[in-house]
Amino acid sequence: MGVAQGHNMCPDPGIPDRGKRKGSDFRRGATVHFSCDEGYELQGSKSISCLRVTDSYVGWSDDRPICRAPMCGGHLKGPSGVITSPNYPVQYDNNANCTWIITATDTSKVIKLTFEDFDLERGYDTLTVGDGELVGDQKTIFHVLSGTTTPDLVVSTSHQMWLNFKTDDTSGSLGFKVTYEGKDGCL
Ligand SMILES: [Ca+2]
Repeated sequence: MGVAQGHNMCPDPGIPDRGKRKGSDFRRGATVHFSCDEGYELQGSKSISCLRVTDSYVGWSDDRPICRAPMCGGHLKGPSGVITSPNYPVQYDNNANCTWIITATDTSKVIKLTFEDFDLERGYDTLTVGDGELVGDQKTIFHVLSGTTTPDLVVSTSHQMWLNFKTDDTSGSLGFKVTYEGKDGCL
């Protein structure tokens, strides 16, 4: 239960970091809705209502939710989206090993990757980017990235691309945020 405040008005529930709130009526009976920015997952209640708690107080039906970067790795489908290191924009964990495979909506498309934010412990934590879906296959590797240096963009030759994020057992950093987009291949 949120903190009660008075007879018919709940306290301002605020706005989650990296998210939005719809609704600014905090009176008894009102409901507000939360959503997260693209690439973040909502944890908690999507909607909360200002309810009567006792005869003299009202309170929110739940706490404000939080928006967090999705867990490590996954299979992603086009047409576009965002991939971030776990916990982003909070420091990533040690001993992480996350794999993402991106698949364009149709096989005639290629995947374009754009780096928006990138900061890994130089030399020890890496993001490897490769073509296709054979994760870790040496022949398909485009880049092994570390530190703060990134290519402007990476374009696959097929409708799939893989990313593997590995960290060692000490020292984290901010991590990364990349966006992907399915594009028409060579015409
Ligand atoms: Ca490290």
